Amino acid sequence: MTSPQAPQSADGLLRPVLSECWDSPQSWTLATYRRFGGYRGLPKALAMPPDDVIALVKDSGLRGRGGAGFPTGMKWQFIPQGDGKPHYLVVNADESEPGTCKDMPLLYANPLSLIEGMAIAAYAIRCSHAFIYLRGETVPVLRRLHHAVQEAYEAGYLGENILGSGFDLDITVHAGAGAYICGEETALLDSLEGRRGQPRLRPPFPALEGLYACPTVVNNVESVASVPGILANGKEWFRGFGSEKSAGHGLFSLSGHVVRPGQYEGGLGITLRQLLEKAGGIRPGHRLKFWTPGGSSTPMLTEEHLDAPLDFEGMAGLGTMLGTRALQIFDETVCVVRAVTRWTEFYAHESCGKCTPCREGTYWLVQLLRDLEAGKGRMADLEKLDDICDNIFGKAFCALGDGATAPITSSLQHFRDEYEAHITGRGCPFDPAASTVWA
Ligand code: L3W
Repeated sequence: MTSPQAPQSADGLLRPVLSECWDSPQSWTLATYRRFGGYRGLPKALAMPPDDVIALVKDSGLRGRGGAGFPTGMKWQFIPQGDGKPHYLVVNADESEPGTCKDMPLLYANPLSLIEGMAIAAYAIRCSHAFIYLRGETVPVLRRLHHAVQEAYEAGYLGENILGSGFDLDITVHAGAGAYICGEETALLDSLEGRRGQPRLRPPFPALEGLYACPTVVNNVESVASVPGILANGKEWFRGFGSEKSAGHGLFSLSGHVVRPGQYEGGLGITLRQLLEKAGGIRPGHRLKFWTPGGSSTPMLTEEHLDAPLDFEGMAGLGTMLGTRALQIFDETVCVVRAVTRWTEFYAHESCGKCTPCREGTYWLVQLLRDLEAGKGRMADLEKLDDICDNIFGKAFCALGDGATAPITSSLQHFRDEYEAHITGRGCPFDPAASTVWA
């Protein structure tokens, strides 16, 4: 969690920090959190001027852990000061990108790292009321969060005059109703205000006009939970993990055809090969075919990218994104057309309908893909897929549209022959029973 040992483990980049206490009994309680070094950061922050806290987080190199990698300290710095308006901190805990499963385990096992981080962030941006927008289906996580907030109030870490500093903070936990679009920051704000969650036009960014049209920071769970460690141990400690432009530790979620799926924590810049070594490799007798670096919205990669550094630059250099470090692993038994069809059905279902390229485009993509998968496609359909993606990418109202095109364009790039085999062979050449993922 926040222990001050040297960051590098014996075997290199892997070392649990936020996940250090996960296997301890009652890991979610304040007593355990303190035992693992919790609540050493907040008193340090409260003894500093708020702008110095922002500068420290900026210098630490922490970048948003929700997908886009925007520098966290810079985002805090955008909040205008002396504007006479209330400022808000909103934590995006609406985790729902396909394959992404890091924020919910973090909140379930170690919710106080977020609560402490929120107090530090709120102090830095001069906010006295913060919100957690949680994916509503995760009722056990909701219960843990309520428990953690209550414990923090009782111990004087929330409420009025926190630790005698004169700083006040209330936290409201809000459970959303399960729409992927509400993970988009402006749709989330609309939903939190009681409206139907649909993205707003940006600019203005939430930093200037967010919740109730007031300056608002929207941060991902893991970003905020990483802050106490930076305050407690310093920016150099944090920079000791990760690579030069992608500092710090991160949770990597491995799922699919891997022997030991789960969350693995380490410095950004680790490779999939290193992670697979820890995770027992691909299931016996099989080999890696394709994988996503950060959920299905990030263009897929193949076996030849096993040694690419999993950091923001490394992934951008390959034309993809680090995203949420949701590493979905598929072996050679999986039909890529089938996988892409399933993902596209998800996007079509979750499209909010506000803009035409996404609403109509995802619908037509699904029709084409279903035909291709069933062996009823034609070669011209591959051009149509490309064309529709081209008409969505960069033209939709929010990132959902861009994300929906990622599996299609990247699979056409790497596995065009497999699409063609569905057309020439008039059916899927794969045995669905051979794969345990897409049954
Ligand atoms: C003030 C400016 N603020 C940017 C802020 C902006 C936002 C952050 C990043 O999409 C991606 C998406 C998913 N003044 C600003 C400014 N900001 N310029 O910085 O902004 P942006 O637009 O780069 O990203 P985004 O629209 O927030 C996020 C991808 O991440 N993704 C992750 C999905 C994850 C989940 C989940 O389950 N947790 O849904 C995966 O790849 O596709 O491209 O705060 O306001 N001038």
